[in-house]
Amino acid sequence: MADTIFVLNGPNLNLLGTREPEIYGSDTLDDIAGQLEDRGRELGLTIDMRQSNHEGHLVDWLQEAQARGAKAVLLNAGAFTHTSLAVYDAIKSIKTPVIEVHLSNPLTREEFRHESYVGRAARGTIAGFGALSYMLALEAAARI
Ligand code: CA2
Repeated sequence: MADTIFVLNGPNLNLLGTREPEIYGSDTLDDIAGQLEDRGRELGLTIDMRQSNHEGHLVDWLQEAQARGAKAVLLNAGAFTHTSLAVYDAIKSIKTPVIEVHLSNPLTREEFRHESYVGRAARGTIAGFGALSYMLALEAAARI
C-alpha cells in the first residue's frame, strides 16, 4: 500500500456541505473525495477516504495506516484536534507521516480552537483554504 494515502476525517465532518457553508464551504466530503481521487490518479496515488464520529476509530485507522504501509495520512480530526491525547499518542506512535488538515483556520477562530494536539505531533499543517486544504495536503504528501 506504499502508494495509498489515508484521508481520515473526524466528528461531524459527515455534515459537510449541508450546514455552515460560510465557514466550511459547500463541498461535501464525497465531493472532496472525488477531487482527491482525480488528482491522486494523476499522481499515481490511491485515496482511502474515511470519516467517523468516534475518537477510537481515528486511533485504529492511524495504526492501520502504519500496519498497511500507507505513504501518508491526511488528518482532519475535527474537534478532536483540540482535545485528543489519544489521537496525539497515535500519531506519535507511527512512522507514517501525518499531515494535519483543516477547512477553516482555527487560529482565527475561538480561543479553544487554538490548541492542536494533532499539530503538536503532525509533520505539518494546512488550514484555512476550504476543500483546497485537502488538495494542498495531497500535493505535500506526494512530495515527502
Ligand atoms: O476547519 C476544520 O476543518 C475543523 O477541523 C472543523 C471542525 C472544527 O471543530 C475544527 O476546529 C476545525 C468541525 C467540523 C464540523 O463540521 C461541520 C461541517 C458542516 C456543518 C457542521 C459541522
